[in-house]
Amino acid sequence: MKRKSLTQFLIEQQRSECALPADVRLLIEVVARACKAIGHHVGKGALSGVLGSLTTENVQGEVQKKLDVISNEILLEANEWGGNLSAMASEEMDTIHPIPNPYPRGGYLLLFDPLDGSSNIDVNVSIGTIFSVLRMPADADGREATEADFLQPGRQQVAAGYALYGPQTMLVLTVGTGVYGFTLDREMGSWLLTHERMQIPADTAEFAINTSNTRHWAPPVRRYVDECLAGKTGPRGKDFNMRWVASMVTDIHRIMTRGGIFMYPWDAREPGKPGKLRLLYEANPMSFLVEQAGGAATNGQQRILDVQPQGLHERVSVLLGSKNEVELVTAYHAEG
Ligand code: P6P
Repeated sequence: MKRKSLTQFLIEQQRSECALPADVRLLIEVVARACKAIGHHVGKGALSGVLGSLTTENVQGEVQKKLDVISNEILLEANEWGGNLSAMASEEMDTIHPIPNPYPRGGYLLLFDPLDGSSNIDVNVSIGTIFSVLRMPADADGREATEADFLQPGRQQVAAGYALYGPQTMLVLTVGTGVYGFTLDREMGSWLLTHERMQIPADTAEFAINTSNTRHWAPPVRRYVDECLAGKTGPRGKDFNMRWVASMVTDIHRIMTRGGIFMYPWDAREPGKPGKLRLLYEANPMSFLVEQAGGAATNGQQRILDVQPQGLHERVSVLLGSKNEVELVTAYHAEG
């Protein structure tokens, strides 16, 4: 069976009603090629001395893994020359990365978490790369990007996706016309379309949350999870299953594939922070994908894609996945 390549898919999106801009097509192909390189390093693991931590911390205050830094460098170098970007921002960098001379600047912004779930690197659990594409403001008129240009609500994204470095290496992508999954043919080095129009079932019996934080959750989350745990004997009238990989890309790919609800809510451990996950690099791209697959994504109060970012490294409470479950736990927040 001849499968469609990523390039053919993107060319067809360019010709279709979505009229994918050529600069976005190039951007996605370059990011996809960079993810192949990252996956290559991840796959070599201990054989190439890339495991383990550095002595440095990132802006999040997290000890950096060698692969965090390698992955970040790969994405920066791959995306500097194309002429389609004005700047980049990364979870691993304090400030934005303007396109350096002598390269021309373009009209798009690229944001990424170069290697999410990196606490799993050394124990050989699947990890991933998350990316998001925004337009420069219409009135930018070729000027250099500023941090403020990145502070757009997630509904402004023109594309988003993730690469998953697992038993298969996959690229899951949306350009606003549904969600498409590509599997890497490792012998040919080609991304081949294997999942057309991924859909998240509206109902589920599977929830994902780090239950070691139970005593720190707000009442609405505690109520929702307690009802899941009560199973058939409780108000939900059905038994639930629990999964927690502690690698967002992996947990969410499961949900994109068979449904479920993923929760990383606010908790009392750091009451001043709205949540652990980053709005611009994790929650927004994943929420765009989830909504494009028929799911829902809120922070307990509002649609994540409507949150107005106040800072580059802003965090957010995340409840996303099967629509009916997200709506229920969000309703519990409204009831207080
Ligand atoms: P915890 C990984 O560090 C990450 O940002 C997400 O990929 C993951 O969902 C979450 O943190 C895991 O957090 O507190 O369960 O280790």
